[in-house]
Amino acid sequence: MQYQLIKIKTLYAEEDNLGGLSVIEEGRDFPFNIKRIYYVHGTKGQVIRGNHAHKKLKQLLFCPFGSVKVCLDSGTEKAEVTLDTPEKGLIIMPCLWRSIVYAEDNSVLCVAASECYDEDDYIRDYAEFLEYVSGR
Ligand code: T46
Repeated sequence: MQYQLIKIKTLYAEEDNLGGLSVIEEGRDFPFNIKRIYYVHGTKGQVIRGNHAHKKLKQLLFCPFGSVKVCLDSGTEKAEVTLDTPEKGLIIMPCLWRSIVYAEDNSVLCVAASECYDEDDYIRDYAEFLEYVSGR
């Protein structure tokens, strides 16, 4: 299945209370150029979003606050990845059905995407998704 969990480089300050700084660089940490950044925030715990696939879009997901569970489905295989620290990133390649469980109140999901928003790239019906991937 075409996804990859990556470790995001994070530097922690030596002094207490100064926290950490996490950094992701195009051309080094993931295999596409970024055309768009968006983030989902303010959700209640256990809310489920997503429930769609993309035909061409590649994305890097990370969760700087809270915890999200990303459920992936290729049509033949399933996988689950939990993003619960700012140090985890998830690269998702095209043609994977995804559902995202926002596990805690106010979890934030940030996404760096390879393309600008295009509703025609979405497959929002699961039966249509299965037909699409079986015909590839
Ligand atoms: C994904 C998961 C992780 C826009 O107008 N521009 C945008 O860039 C985006 C991402 C969405 N929208 C509109 C489309 C809908 O009317 O915002 C509304 C909510 O989008 P959606 O229901 O697709 O949101 P999620 O959280 O289900 O899915 C989003 C992304 O759409 C999707 O690509 O992989 O986050």
